[in-house]
Amino acid sequence: LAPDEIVDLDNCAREPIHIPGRVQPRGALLALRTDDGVVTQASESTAEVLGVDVRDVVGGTLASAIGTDAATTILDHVARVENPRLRNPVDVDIVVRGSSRRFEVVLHHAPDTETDGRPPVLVVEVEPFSSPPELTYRSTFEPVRDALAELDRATSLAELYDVAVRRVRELTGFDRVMLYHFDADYNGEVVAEARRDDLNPFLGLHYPASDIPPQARALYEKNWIRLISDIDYVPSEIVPTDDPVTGRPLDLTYGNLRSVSPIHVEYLQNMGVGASMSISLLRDGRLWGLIACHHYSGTHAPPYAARAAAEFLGSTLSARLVRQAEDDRASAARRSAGVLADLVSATRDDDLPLTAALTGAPGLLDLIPADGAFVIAEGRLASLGTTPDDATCTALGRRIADLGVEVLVTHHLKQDHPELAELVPGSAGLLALLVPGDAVAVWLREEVVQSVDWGGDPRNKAIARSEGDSVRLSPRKSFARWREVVRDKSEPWTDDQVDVATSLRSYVAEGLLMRGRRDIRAAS
Ligand code: BLA
Repeated sequence: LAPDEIVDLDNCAREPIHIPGRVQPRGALLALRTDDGVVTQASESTAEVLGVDVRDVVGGTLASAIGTDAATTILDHVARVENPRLRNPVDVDIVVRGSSRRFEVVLHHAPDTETDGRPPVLVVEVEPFSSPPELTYRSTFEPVRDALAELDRATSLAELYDVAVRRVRELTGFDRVMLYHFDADYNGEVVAEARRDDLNPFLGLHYPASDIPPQARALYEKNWIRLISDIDYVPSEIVPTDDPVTGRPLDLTYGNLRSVSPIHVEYLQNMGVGASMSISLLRDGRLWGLIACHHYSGTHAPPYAARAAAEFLGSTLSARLVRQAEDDRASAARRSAGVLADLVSATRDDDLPLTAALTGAPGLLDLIPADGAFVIAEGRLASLGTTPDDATCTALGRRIADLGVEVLVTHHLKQDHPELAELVPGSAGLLALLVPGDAVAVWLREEVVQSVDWGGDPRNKAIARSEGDSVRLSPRKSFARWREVVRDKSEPWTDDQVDVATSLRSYVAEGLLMRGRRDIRAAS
């Protein structure tokens, strides 16, 4: 797609967002060859930001664009550091229209130029401070240090999320900071939030994977932060569009001023957002979630150092999340081993019917969380939580026995086993154990949509506009799409849950052998 081609819902995932040919005009971009220092491409925003016409910048030196002092500072810095991208920003003074102003300069080598054998292209992004620079020890280092200490003390995922959103809000001053977490299919949920008191909560809201298409997620795995400081900006063209040497548009994967997808801009406008920023959260190099920030009261451009501090918190949080998730998993595994041991010992009590042994305290729902569970064994039926009536349970048990599958696992019953789904229309997920000796144990889960802890009315999300046909993308439609995606599906059963169920099955089989065989069919 050329930058001018219309992007719509159908070709959204193919939009090459890393080569937009444009930047956001809060700053100016200059690309220079590092062998001779000649500026090969620049953004038209040099006129507004630096007071020089882009046609006078391209073909000249960096010094001719921003002055000798600033150029020398930047080029000396680049010569000193191994990877300029990891040593940003460089602060310089530049004389613009006769008066000196302070700028932050953010540097990196264009990625596709580092590998093809020629000197890399240096991308120089120059951003004026939108507010007086106050990047003191107090305003960045202290909050980060305190945040790290807090992250360190947190003992649960929920606490970690909460620290992260509060601290990022404190550092960057956005009206709303959310922790947005992906499920295995990249559908997302807002799992933590810090916001201005007068705003509607978004906590608990769900969005479909298509709101952040795959190429955007891939980009966010490489570049961990992005800022749209003014949602109503007019993009500034990069001149010329193609790098004269590569013949390709400048790769802005690591650019801070990269112009963003027009379809995403429309989405944010429909949400009433004036400025947006997001920080990647990664697990084993894959995008795990985002810290997503909104500003509603106009434009918002936190200085680079505050963004970098927030990004640093994000990467620390990423590492901490992995550890916490492992800790949580280990303690859940310990807990379920304990429950399993209790259940097994109950089944060894010959005076207790098997059904009672598995539905006492603890019972099947303590082993594996679900909306309901039931057991049929030795001619008896017992249930826990929300289950269909006894006759339906018995019929379901019989069909499961007919299938002959030892451990039946599905979170999409209607698709995988329509013949079972018709018996239990209220359930979308099923985990069933078929035990030799004709016993069945079944866990049932509701459809995700039914069980969502819905944070208020979905209409809360459409802040800005009413939705006529002219609005293609809106948060409300977005929720409707999410509902389509998860229709008839439950929370998936985790590998650990299936494993512990499989163990329980062997123990129960052993127990039944010890008790002597009885027939499930006697229950009917
Ligand atoms: C990007 N979509 C994004 C981003 C977010 C969301 C956080 C990252 C960019 C940013 O920081 O603003 C989605 N933002 C959300 C969600 C919430 C939020 C879910 O605040 C919830 C509170 N988007 C669509 C559809 C398409 C689409 C249908 O809804 C395409 C068909 C595209 N989203 C899209 C694209 C990007 C994007 C292309 C990349 C923008 C870029 O970086 O250039």
